Amino acid sequence: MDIEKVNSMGFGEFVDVFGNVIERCPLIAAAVWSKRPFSGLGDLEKHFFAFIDGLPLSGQEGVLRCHPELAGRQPQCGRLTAESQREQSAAGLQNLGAAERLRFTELTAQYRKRFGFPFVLAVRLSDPGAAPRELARRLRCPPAQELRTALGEVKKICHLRLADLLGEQP
Ligand code: 2AL
Repeated sequence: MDIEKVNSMGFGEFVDVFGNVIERCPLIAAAVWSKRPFSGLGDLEKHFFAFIDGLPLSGQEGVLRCHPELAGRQPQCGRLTAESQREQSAAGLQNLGAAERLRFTELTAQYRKRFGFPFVLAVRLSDPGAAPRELARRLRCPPAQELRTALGEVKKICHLRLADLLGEQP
């Protein structure tokens, strides 16, 4: 899909197509539609990022809380969005052995308890096996720094999803 097609979209179509580029946050696509026309992928994503940056702390934490746990129970319950399912299976997280999964789940629970939101990582950009190491490292970071890191990962996921939709190289 090219940018002219994006610019020609009515509100409903735009939200249907871009509503999940920020996981389970269609409100952000609804707001970004007002900023059209867009000159290209970089311009489009700039508006998604600016919306997130402009949120109060509670809103930024809310965006993070809309993300599923990595390798969590949702895949087994069938509640992952299609995008998240694809990303997590490409990263091999759904194939963790029982002991690795247990350890990873323990660490994600510690992370959520410490920071109040789930661990978010753009898994398509990380090496296979890197997620557990990254989780252990970030668990020790100061909360304000970790919030910034996690929102940076949300933006990377958004960039990859937008590039997929526009048929561009990320
Ligand atoms: C995700 C997800 O759904 N896709 C991805 O790359 N990371 N979730 C997460 N908690 O990090």
